[in-house]
Parts: sequence; C-alpha cells; structure tokens
Amino acid sequence: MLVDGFRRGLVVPEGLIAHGRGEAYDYLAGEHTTKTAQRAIKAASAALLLAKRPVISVNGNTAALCPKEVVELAQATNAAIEVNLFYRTVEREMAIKSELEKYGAKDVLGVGARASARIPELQSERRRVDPEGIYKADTVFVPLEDGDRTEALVKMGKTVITIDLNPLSRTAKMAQITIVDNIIRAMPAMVQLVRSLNGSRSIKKIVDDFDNKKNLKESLKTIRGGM
Ligand code: PTJ
Repeated sequence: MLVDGFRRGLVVPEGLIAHGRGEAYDYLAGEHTTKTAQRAIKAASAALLLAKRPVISVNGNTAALCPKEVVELAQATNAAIEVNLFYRTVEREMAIKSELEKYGAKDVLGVGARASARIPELQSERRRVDPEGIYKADTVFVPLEDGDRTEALVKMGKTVITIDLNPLSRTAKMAQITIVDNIIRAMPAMVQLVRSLNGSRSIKKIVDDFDNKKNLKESLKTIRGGM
C-alpha cells in the first residue's frame, strides 16, 4: 500500500523508510494489537468523543494506509480533517485531499493557502496549519508524527493523541495518549470503539484513568519480550 501510495504521489520516499522503522517494532511486538494498545485505543476514542474541536491530521503515509478509516473516524467524532505534511508540496497536499474525498471527506483543511497560521517555535514545514483546524483545535490526532510538532502542540495546551509503533520516539513520549500499534489495525479498531462508546457516561473516566507513561513502559516490555 505504501509503494502504491508512493507511485500515486501520496507518499514521499522518506515515508517508505519510516514505515520500515515502524514494521521492525511491529515484528518484535508480535504483529497484533496488544492489551496495552487496546487500552490506549479506548482512551484515544474517548478523548476524541470528549473533545470540543477535534482535528485529525493526515500525512502521506496515513493517507496511503487508511484513508477510509480517517473519514469514518472524522464522521463518527465530528472531527475536522487537516492535511499536514513534513515534506510539504501543494501537489501532494492536493493528491491527499482527493484521496480522502474519494471516501467521502467533505471539507479537507490545511491545503495550499489555507495553511496560513503558524505553530510557534517550530521550524519545519509542519508549523504551517489551518487557522480553522489544528490552530484552533483542543484535541489533535497526529498518527505517524514527528516529535517536534507533538511537543509544540502540547505546549500550545492541546491534547495530542498519536499512533506510533516506536514507544521510544519523542512523539510517543510527548503525546498524552500514544497507541503503540500498526495504524492499519488501530484505525479500524478506533472507528468501531468510537461508535460503541458514543453517548456512554464513562467517556471522561476512561480518559482520566489512562496513564500514558505506564502504558508505554508496558509496550516496551512486550517488545523486549519479542526480542
Ligand atoms: O507525509 P509527510 O511529508 O508528512 O511525511 C511523513 C513521514 C512519516 C515520512 C514523516 O512524518 C516522518 O519521517 O516521520 P517519522 O519521524 O519517521 O515518524 C513516524 C513514526 O511512525 C516512527 O516512529 C515509526 O516507527 C512510526 N510508524 C511508521 N509506520 C507505522 C508507524 N506507526 C504505526 N503504524 C505504522 N504503519
């Protein structure tokens, strides 16, 4: 899927390398959604439902691997979808937007001149965000993210949720909720959970009870076991 996404102009070459990094961890963790990951998936789903202005940030890899689930999750949580790229070009932004639209996305933010706001203290192209999207969001879901922006978003007072197979990455450590799982398994699970949790009274408690540090330690233990 990544190679196909690369050929279709969604993914950058660096995205293929990033995927390989993730897969190495996936092998060691047994290529399944662990109990620890399930806990984080539940907390992330609850946090998205609890949010007032949730935004799902989409990069090339995410667009290639699970465009349908991005749209379904956005619909189920009333979240906005924003394209936000590390290696930014307008052509790729447009290609990712069209890919999401194929699955029913309506108003994809962050493309071209719409990304006119800036995240403070951030140097990469990822600092450019949509004033109606990530800039204003209270909760940002940033799967397969780089560490700098996660840290900057947390500093802005936002709740940051991520998916990252590497529990040692800066993103994994900086985010409030980290799902250590392959995005291709975690996203469909989130869509299902969000649908079943919607309206439940325990949503806030699920978020409050979640301990990211403890969860990351457990994920690391599983990976060590795999070694
Ligand atoms: O499309 P762009 O321009 O925004 O670029 C996207 C990439 C992914 C190339 C860019 O953000 C990047 O280089 O990211 P990093 O710093 O490699 O971080 C990506 C993280 O996601 C790494 O820690 C990987 O282990 C992890 N990862 C890769 N593939 C998966 C994954 N985690 C879960 N599921 C995957 N399939």
